[in-house]
Order: sequence, then C-alpha cells, then structure tokens
Amino acid sequence: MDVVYVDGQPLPNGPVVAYAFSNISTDHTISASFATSPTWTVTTLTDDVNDSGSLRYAITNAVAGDTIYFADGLTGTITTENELNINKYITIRGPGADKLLISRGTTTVDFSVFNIVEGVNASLMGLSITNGTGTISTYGALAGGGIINHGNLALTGCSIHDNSAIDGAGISNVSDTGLRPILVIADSVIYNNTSASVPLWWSWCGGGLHNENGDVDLTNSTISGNATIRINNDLNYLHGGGIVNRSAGTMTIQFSTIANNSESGGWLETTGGLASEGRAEIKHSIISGNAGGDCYIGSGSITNSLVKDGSCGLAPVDPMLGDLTNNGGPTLTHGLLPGSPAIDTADVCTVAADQRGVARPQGSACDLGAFEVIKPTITTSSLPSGIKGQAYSATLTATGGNPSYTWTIIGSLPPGLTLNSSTGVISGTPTKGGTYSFTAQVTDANNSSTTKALSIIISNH
Ligand SMILES: [Ca+2]
Repeated sequence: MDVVYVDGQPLPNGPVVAYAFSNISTDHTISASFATSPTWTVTTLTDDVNDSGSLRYAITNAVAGDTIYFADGLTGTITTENELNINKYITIRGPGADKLLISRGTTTVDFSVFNIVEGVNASLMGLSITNGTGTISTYGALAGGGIINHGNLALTGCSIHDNSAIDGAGISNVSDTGLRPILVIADSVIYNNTSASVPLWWSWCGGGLHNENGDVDLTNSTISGNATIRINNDLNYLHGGGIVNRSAGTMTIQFSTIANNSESGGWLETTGGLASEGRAEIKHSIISGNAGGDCYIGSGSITNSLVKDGSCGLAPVDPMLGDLTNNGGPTLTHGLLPGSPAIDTADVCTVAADQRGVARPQGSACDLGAFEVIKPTITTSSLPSGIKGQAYSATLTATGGNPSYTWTIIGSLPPGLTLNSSTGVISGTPTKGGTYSFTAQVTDANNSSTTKALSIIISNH
C-alpha cells in the first residue's frame, strides 16, 4: 500500500488523500512511500481463480493501486460464468478492444460482466465486453449488462457491445447505497446493446448507457445501434435508445457521436438517441439517425453540434455519417462522408486525438463527433529547376487521406508548364526564365485538402 505522510504522520487513506492543515503559518513536511507492487500479468484466457495466469486470479489477489497487464500476444475471448467484481482501486490494462473480449458465458444466471463496487476507483482500458445481462440494482431492475458502475470508473479504449438488461444494457451508472457514482468514458464505442422495459415504474431503459444518479463524462466516443424496446405497453416516460440520463444525473458530452439508436415507443419523452431529464452539457458532437427522435434535454445546453432531426432546438442538419465500421484503430467508428458539415467546424479543439487515436486537428480545425477525417499530406518538398526551351517534367506526390487525389495549383506555374490534375505531373516546355512561386493543393476522395507552398526556378539557358 502506498502511504502519504504529513509531518511524519501517515495518512490513512492511501495514495489519494484530502488533508486540511490546522496551521498554515508554519512549514510542514509532506512525504510518501510507495509500495513495490507485484506485477500482475494475465497469461491465459481461462477463467479460473486458482490459475495464477488468469484475469480473475489477478483481480482477486491484486491490492489497491495495482495494475493488471496482459502478456504480449494474448488475444481472444475470456468466457466467464459469473461477474468480475472490482472492489478495490485497480487498473486493468487490456491489449486493445480488438484483441481481447470478455464475454458472459452460456449460464442462465444474469450478471453484469464487470461490477464496480461503490466508493472504488477503477480503470478499464483496451477491452471488449459482451453478452452481459445486468445486476439487480437498488431500483429493482436488471441494470448494466456490460458494466454496472457504483464507484468511480474510467473506461478508455473499450468496446461495449451486444449486452442486454432493463436499465443500461451497455452500462449503468447508478448508486448502490447512496454515494454518487462517476463514469468517465473516452475513446470507446457502445453499440448493439438492447434494453427491454418492464411494466413497472422503475425501468428507465437506456439501450447504450443509463445514468441514474451520477456524473458521466463522454469524450471521443460513439453510442450506436443500441435499442430500447417497450414491452406490454408500460407507462415509463423516459426511454433512451442510446442514452437515458435521469433527473438526478449530470452528463457532459463532447466530441462524441450518438447515431442509429432506436426506441420502439413508450409513453412520454421517449427518444431514440439521447433522452435526458437531468442536466446535459453537449459540445462538438453529432446526434443523428436515431429512430424515435434524436435528442431531448430537460436542462443543460447543446452547442457547436449537429442534430439531424433538428431536436433539442438546433436547426436540422444531416452530418453525413458513414456506417459504423472499422475505420482503423481498435474500436468501431462512424466516418464522415465527403462534404460532411462536421468537418473542420469545431470552434475549439480540446482533444489531442480522435476515438481511433488519429491526431486532432487535421486540417484547419477539429471535426465534430468522435471521428477526425485524416487529411492528405503533400510529400513533395521541392521541385527541380528547368531550362527555358527544354522539356520539363516533375511529379507532385501525396500520402494519407483517402486516395485518389485531385491536384490544383493556386497561383501560376512557369509559362509553358501545365498540371495534370489527376496524376500531379507538371510538364511542358518553359518559355520564360525566372523564379515562380505558387501553392499546390491536393484534395482526396473525402474532399479533404491540404496545401503546400512550392516554387520552380527556370533558367534562361
Ligand atoms: Ca478537421
């Protein structure tokens, strides 16, 4: 256990402390000792608490502050027949959501794949989580098919898909005995999870994400293709196909994409994409194509974002999303189609990369949503000189973006030379000496363009 000392006296709470000095006019000494944690490395996909190479063994035997790693090359599926209970501060650093899947097995018993205990800090990175069915929450309904979070959970680079439950088929953020849970999601995708309502007043659904009474921060992430299904004409009035944020919940959403979720009908305020009766602050995001409506916000704001159906008070704008697919990186994303109004329209860029890890911004500004269109780069650093009256040929080259490329010249080439817009070849016979400066521009198939200042010197002989 790590220990922090003030004036030689150990603080009781481990590495995360809050401390009030009784006298700030005198000097104090703060020191720390750090335990040498054993290294936990998962070497087998077997789910056996007695196997020292298993994830369950590492979780069971780790102490607060430990990190669990996976052996190089270990990929595949860990099938589990009961929940992975995180009851202490640990980090599980998976090899990548495209490399390691944790799946509830064939049991008929319902459980959340991960259960984060109240008051616990936990971090899950680089994992996929599937087939969970939820844990009975204090509200009496199965909640959090993939993950039920009662603690403080950071979820990074994960894929939560094809889980089911009543509240929060993908993830439920809900208190247990009253401590407010905190959920910070980054660089992740939550897709194809399905919530089914029950004819009882306490089911609120939320196909992808259910926030009952905590704080959720969603950045650089995609909520797609989740569904909430109304059963037996229940009277619940706040169903969210993608996200439901209940009245005691707060959410901040930035650079995220909520698309193609669905809601099959309810009583009041049912929304296919985001249904928020609590507070929601949304920036730089896309909400599009959700059956049953894109957006409902009881309080909060949505700015510098695109909402396809014009709900939440924005003008309707089609963000021109591609399908959810592998666009590179460990998690699925919705790409932006050529000419998308999301490209380069974020008013500020507060993230260094997109969901895939592609550096932001590309081009003149960040793109709205979780996906940044990669701009092509002109690789030609300089052009050879030519001689008046002698044939000249040089080729502009580019990389990145989405070939094929279209070339244009802004300004003028030396007299006698012309550009082939599809090949980038500059050729002809120069007719006049001089130094000619111009700007070359390449545009890729996504209509993304980049420019570079270049020049050609033509000598008279
Ligand atoms: Ca951009």
